[in-house]
Amino acid sequence: MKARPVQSVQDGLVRGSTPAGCTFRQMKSPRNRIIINTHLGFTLVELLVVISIIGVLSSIIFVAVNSVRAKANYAKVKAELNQFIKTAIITQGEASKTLRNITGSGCSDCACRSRDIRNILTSDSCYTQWINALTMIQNASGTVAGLSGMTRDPWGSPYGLDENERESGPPDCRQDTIRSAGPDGILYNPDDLGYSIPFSSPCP
Ligand SMILES: [Ca+2]
Ligand SMILES: [Ca+2]
Repeated sequence: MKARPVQSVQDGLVRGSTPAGCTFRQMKSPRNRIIINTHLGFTLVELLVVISIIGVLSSIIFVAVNSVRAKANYAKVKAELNQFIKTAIITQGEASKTLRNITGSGCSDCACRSRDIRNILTSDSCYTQWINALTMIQNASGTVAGLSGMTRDPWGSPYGLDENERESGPPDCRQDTIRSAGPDGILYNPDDLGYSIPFSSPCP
């Protein structure tokens, strides 16, 4: 008859299990217990890596969203300025006047220059002079509409109109210009979007 092997306490009593499904060896071995605990949580290094990845992804998404928004804003400005120019052409033809004679100003945007005009007060001369020019042009255009939403560009700045045609007399053949100050809210720098307005009549 073969003798049964004697199991020691150190051997961890391999047979049997706890209600949670762990073997006696897992419950009683300090080394295995450490491994189990490590897999249930995060180390500080792992947390820092995850936070760094989230930060990088957030930056990428933020840049992408801003880029899409900027393109949409420029597209809106382009559409509004094109509508303004169409209206100005019709207005000049119907009134047989230059824009300078219609608005009564040779520089409606002079009060807007060399400063940030985003979200300026409606009492500011930059804003009131633009609204005056817009109103005069709309009124002179008769039935032409579509400029009522142009009080400010998408960044909150009034549009800049500079009336130039024949401003200094009949030989003055500089074109009128209309522009948005762009994202930075300052007129006449590289992020502007602007156009020249065709002459009211042929200029020699
Ligand atoms: Ca001018
Ligand atoms: Ca600008």
